Amino acid sequence: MTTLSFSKYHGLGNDFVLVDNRASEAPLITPEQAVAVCDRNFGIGADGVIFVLSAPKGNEEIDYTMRIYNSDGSEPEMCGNGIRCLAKFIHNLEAKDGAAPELPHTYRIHTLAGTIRPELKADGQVTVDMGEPVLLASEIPTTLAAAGEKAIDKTLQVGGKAHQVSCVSMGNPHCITFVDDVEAVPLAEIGPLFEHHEAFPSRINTEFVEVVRPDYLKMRVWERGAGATLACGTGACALLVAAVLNGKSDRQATVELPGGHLEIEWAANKRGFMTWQLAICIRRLIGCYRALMRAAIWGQIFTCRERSQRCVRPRFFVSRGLLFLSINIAISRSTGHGQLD
Ligand code: ZDP
Repeated sequence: MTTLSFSKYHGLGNDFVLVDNRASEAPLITPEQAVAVCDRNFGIGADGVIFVLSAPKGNEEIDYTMRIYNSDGSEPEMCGNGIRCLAKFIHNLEAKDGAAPELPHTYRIHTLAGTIRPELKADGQVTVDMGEPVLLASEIPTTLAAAGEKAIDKTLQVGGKAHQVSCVSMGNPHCITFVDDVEAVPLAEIGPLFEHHEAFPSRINTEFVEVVRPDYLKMRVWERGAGATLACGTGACALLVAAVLNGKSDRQATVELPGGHLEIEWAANKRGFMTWQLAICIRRLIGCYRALMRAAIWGQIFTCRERSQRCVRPRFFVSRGLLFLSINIAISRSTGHGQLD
């Protein structure tokens, strides 16, 4: 039996179990155990498990390594909301050790999609420079266009229907399709058909997007390896890129997700249009809100004692209710420890 100490964070309801894995080189739990941990009835309940590992030895350019397992045990390359949560988690861990840097501070995090630099700002914002979107079909990967071409506005047959789709990688693969009414999309029905479609050899995250205005987009997401989630940071960035390339939106827009709103900008680098950078800027908790959240959550920490591991799930309805009242709130947390079979 393994005892796992964890914290639970979420960004707009996209929730993760965070594990302090700095003392060892491999994740403390297996993908199979991560599936059990993510179970919303018999486990802690989460969209994924994120591990903070030390930087590779001798690499001075990196502060930490992030690994993540989706709730089905698969390992994605990148995770936009997850890395925001991770930055806060690291800062809290360092504060416990009395070694937290002053804000603003930028962490250099090694991921399977390269080095990502989340910045914790003094005013509380968490900004992530998401790097350049990848558009070449072979690199996404998708077979919807020839290897060296972009897969923008391509026709994909799903569930007996033709969908116009565009594909973008933000380190992890996304397929974006524009719809007239996002609420009418039968997500649980067609999401898995996109995810496992033969046009996507590494499977795919799928965003259904309604363009309300050029500066306001509404999306629902079916995530690879996690299903319907309340928010997806990489997905929100990918859909803005797709919307701009399809002439449907401004370069800066508000993206409404089921868990709240994100302000996304696809900005041109000062040197010109050669290098594109994407930033997600998230507003953060005001102090009084945080106090409320803590009070709501601290009473609900659970432990799993029995071998049969029937865990009592924290009652997140309370916190969710509060979150919906404050839709720009990005991250909150609870902590605890439990035993795994
Ligand atoms: O690429 C994938 O398999 C995703 N399920 C990873 C998680 C993405 C995430 N929701 C995000 O915000 O980017 C964490």
